[in-house]
Amino acid sequence: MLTFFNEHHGQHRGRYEIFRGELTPCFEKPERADLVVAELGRRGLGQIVTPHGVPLVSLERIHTPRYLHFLRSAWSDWLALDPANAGKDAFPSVWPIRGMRADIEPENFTARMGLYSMDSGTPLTAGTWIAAKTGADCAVNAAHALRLGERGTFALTRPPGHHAGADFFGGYCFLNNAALAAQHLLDDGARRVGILDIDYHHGNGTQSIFYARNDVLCASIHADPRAEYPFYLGHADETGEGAGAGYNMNVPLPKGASQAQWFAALETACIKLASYGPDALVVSLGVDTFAGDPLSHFALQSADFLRIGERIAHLGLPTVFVLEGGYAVAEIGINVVNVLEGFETAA
Ligand code: SP5
Ligand code: ZN
Repeated sequence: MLTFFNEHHGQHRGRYEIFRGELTPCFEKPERADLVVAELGRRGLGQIVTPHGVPLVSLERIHTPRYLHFLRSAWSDWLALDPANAGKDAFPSVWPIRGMRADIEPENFTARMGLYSMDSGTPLTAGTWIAAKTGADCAVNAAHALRLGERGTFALTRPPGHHAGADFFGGYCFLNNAALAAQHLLDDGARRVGILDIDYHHGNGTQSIFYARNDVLCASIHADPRAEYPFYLGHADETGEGAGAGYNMNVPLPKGASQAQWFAALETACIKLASYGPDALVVSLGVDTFAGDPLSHFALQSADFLRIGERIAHLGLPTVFVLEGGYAVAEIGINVVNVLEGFETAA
């Protein structure tokens, strides 16, 4: 499988995240992508290539210019507050909640951080922009490669993307790689694109980007947001709005759901996607559904990831896989590559 690898990903290296009032080591760390690369090499699963840089207008197909401008200059703005900030990650601490103004961009840096974010769990670092931008390059290149006849491609990126919306970051995500891939497929001539999000967490950013559209159908299997991040989106009654009514499907599962429950949900999502008749598929591939994941509470075993890849292959669609979460670092390579191998074997 042709893999696009973001070699600048390692420049996004959070020093810490905030958890229950303490600074704790980041779960989302560079080793994650490096171990997936190593496992791809070990199994000989195809070529790993560097993406071409895409123009910023490609990112503007999904993200607002105002947000992209903020993200690109955030680190230098942070340093401008105090040169000593070079030794610290930047975090938001104030947000425009209901009833406040989000239409006027404040001058204050922390206030802008809050305007463009959904949580305080996502460190912004010196290398965040370059890592996120080259990650987006991977996603767009992986989508484009389908036009050149590839059956399946893989955007091996970090930071992940599915929590990022048109104009906000959060959940370790800055640019929505899956949404950028889907949009690129449409811009390349696809009439309809399906997105299957199998990360443990609901892909709130992806859902919100496409919620009123019928040219992209989003189907997501995730832990019930009543109990798990991102908490405020991902319920079963969110089925789309306006022209997008009927084109969003959420299959929330209880925290602690069994393997059988998870695979039944996969079947439900695949049937919905197949009935939509898409020309191509984007998979938000999080492997934090693994039983050993330190953040999550599903029960999948490494061998299950082979079955996931096989089931996706049976949809018979040109498919772009985009890496999302997965924090059991020792097993992340095996679990991710199992999905890809299952797909390749069955495709
Ligand atoms: C892409 C992705 O998977 N993002 C996940 C973001 C989750 N953010 C919330 C982290 C909460 C930390 N909980 C620590 C529990 C340790 N037992
Ligand atoms: Zn996740």
